[in-house]
Amino acid sequence: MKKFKGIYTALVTPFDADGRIHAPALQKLVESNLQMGVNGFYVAGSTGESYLLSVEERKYLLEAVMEAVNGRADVIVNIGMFATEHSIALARHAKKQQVSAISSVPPFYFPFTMDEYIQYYTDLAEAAEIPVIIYNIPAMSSVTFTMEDITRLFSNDGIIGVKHTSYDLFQLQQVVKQYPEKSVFIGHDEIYLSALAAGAEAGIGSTYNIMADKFVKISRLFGEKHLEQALEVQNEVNEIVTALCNVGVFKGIKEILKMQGTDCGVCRKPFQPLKEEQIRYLRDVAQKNHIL
Ligand code: MN9
Repeated sequence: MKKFKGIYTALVTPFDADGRIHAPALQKLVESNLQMGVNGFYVAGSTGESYLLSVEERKYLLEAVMEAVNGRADVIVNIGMFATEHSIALARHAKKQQVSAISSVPPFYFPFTMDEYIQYYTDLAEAAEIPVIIYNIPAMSSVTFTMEDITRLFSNDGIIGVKHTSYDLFQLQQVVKQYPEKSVFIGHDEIYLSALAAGAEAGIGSTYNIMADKFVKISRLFGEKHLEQALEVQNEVNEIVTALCNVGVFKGIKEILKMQGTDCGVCRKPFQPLKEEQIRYLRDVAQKNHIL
């Protein structure tokens, strides 16, 4: 079983002026992230506006990413849908694309029982025949996996890890400690260094799109035990994350990407474009923290 380590950018989905997926911008984004030293990409997650894309677009997006990456890094894709059979269809498409692993948000909207969620992941692992990573994101999915639930899920060898997008560092530490063979990704960029201290060895993040080099640096400094310097970089990151949270994370990331020269358009409606004063505020924070 492969253990994933390092920095995985949760790619934004670039749109052109007509709102269609823009492959040239995607190529540029992939190149800039590879140059910053990332180990892979996470496609069609929250950052990728997956739940604002059609199924056809989700397939096309993955194909465009595979082409842009061209074997130079790992690709993990969120294939989560609402019905198991629909997720399995996307998982099979992903397998054909030769992704490194698939990932899934638990089906949301309807409150299913924990048995149903666990069966969902079991069905996925069996049908897809490709490593599965749980996408644990209680704030968006409203599903909270306890340690006991994770134990049940991880008893399946096909389920190889978890993307932990939660501020619960205690649970993260427990998962890492009890399952050293599984891949644990921290999904909140603002606690990246804290997660390394808790034992995590991988991260998937939205803000990596605009500053993956800072996370690569934190990881290196942590490895060298230069903790004060690592915290300085994390503090810079967190000023930027704070500003992004104030204006809307994904909208803000796309705006900063534009400032950096990679125009990925704006987030799809019902998201609204940022106002001029929000853009000025973002530019100031980005300049102050050296990402422009
Ligand atoms: O991919 C992202 N998760 C979500 C991970 O957006 C839900 C994070 O990178 C956050 O955007 C970031 C800000 O909270 O940590």
